[in-house]
Amino acid sequence: MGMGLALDIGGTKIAAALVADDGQLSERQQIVTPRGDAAQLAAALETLVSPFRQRVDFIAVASTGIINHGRLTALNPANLGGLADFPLQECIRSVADLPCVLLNDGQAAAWAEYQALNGECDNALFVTVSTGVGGGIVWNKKLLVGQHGLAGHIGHTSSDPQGPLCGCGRRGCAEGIASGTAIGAATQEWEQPVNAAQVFEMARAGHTPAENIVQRSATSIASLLADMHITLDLDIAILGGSVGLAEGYLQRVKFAQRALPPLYRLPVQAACHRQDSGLLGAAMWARASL
Ligand code: ADP
Ligand code: BMX
Ligand code: ZN
Repeated sequence: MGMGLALDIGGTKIAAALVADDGQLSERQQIVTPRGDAAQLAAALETLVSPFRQRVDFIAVASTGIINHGRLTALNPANLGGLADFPLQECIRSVADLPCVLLNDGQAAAWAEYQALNGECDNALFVTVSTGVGGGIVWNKKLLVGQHGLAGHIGHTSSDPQGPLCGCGRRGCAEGIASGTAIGAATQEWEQPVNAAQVFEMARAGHTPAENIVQRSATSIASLLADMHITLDLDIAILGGSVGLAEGYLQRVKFAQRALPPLYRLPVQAACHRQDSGLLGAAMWARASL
């Protein structure tokens, strides 16, 4: 298949890189995701893709949102600044007329991380704690995409029926409690509201309210892992996203798991490809399907 260009479109950042046949990444770059405006998103994608169009044989896209028939439909439009619908495949095709394969970002990352387990197990869950909370399920060695691209949208399982209203329209979704956005939002009442990275820094410095916010997120993820495990009898969970990979977070999830009955404590580890799981997974998926 030759060289691929992989994109990973998240609610906060868009990454792009060349991916060789052997999975080697090069020329990785990253920009901030334009929010709320389809024309700006299209322009950003054009800027990223056009320099590569003569140099690659295919384009592989991992993207936030429900990816169905080449369109991106936001389950939680707030994660994209209110943008609810975007013709992703058409947009990329208009920049580069190349084979283009699209997948949800959590699904793509799950695929790359599962491959990295080298056949150790058959059933794995990937969870990204990032702008939102996303996921991907590999079940009996197969990636679950779903008939409408919905499979793995575990951030919208219920964490607290009395919790905040989620941008998807449901109350108390895990995403509204655990995501980086939710962590930042939890400081809104503070004299000086801060973002998720700052909440983590404050928590590490021993600031109790910050610690409580981070722990609340991690506890919600531990509960999510338990629900998924008891539903699917999984072998392992893999944690990614800037919050999921933040220093101390995995330990907090494990700490919360200790409060659960042993049967619910699904083994969990950090994504071995770190921030590149989505890029790599999309490229692998595209190679296999083209
Ligand atoms: P995307 O959602 O675009 O894939 P990220 O995985 O980087 O992007 O997740 C973005 C979220 O992670 C934001 O809410 C941001 O505030 C938060 N974040 C970024 N860096 C850190 C960090 N070092 N520690 C904790 N949270 C972070
Ligand atoms: C949201 C949803 C998922 C996505 C997840 C993580 C939208 C726009 N996105 O639950 O499709 O997988 O966020 O996305 O509805 P990220 O932006 O945090 O990487
Ligand atoms: Zn929701």
